[in-house]
Amino acid sequence: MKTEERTFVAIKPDGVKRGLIGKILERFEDKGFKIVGMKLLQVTPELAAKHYEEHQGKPFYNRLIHYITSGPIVAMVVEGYEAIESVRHIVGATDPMKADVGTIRADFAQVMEYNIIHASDSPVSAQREISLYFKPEEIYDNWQSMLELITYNEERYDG
Ligand code: 3AN
Repeated sequence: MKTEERTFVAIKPDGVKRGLIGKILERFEDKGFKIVGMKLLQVTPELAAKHYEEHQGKPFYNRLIHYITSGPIVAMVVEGYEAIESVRHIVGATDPMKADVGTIRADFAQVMEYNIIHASDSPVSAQREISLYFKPEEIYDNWQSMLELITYNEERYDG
């Protein structure tokens, strides 16, 4: 059975600076995902260190922290069926050179150091990252997406 999940997505500073917020959001909306949390924010060095704690000590760590704090990001909580894996699929491989054509990273990015977008890679990271960036009261799921409304009406009126 397919399960509904929430995942954390961030349009990184290069995506914001290049004016790609709309184009990136469009991919998730087109897919039918429900955006239940969204904000523009400046990542502090402290928040960056928490977010990327698994990469501490790696050769690219300092560059990674510098990159993610180099301007505002758009942070989102995206909800949908098997959202964690499905969003990763739309985002594409970490290295844009290896990402499948049609994915966000293949279509908009050239190199791994500026790969434009982040998405949680497992249920554990999704939960950890959502709570790093969002307070529970900043998540709004008490509304029906068009898809949910249609399903609801069909079940209610068409049997
Ligand atoms: P993803 O973002 O696809 O989940 P992670 O979590 O392995 O990939 O890496 C986090 C970020 O660290 C990547 N988005 C990328 O910006 C950077 N990164 C990862 N591996 C490398 C690498 N070998 N060289 C340079 N940057 C890297």
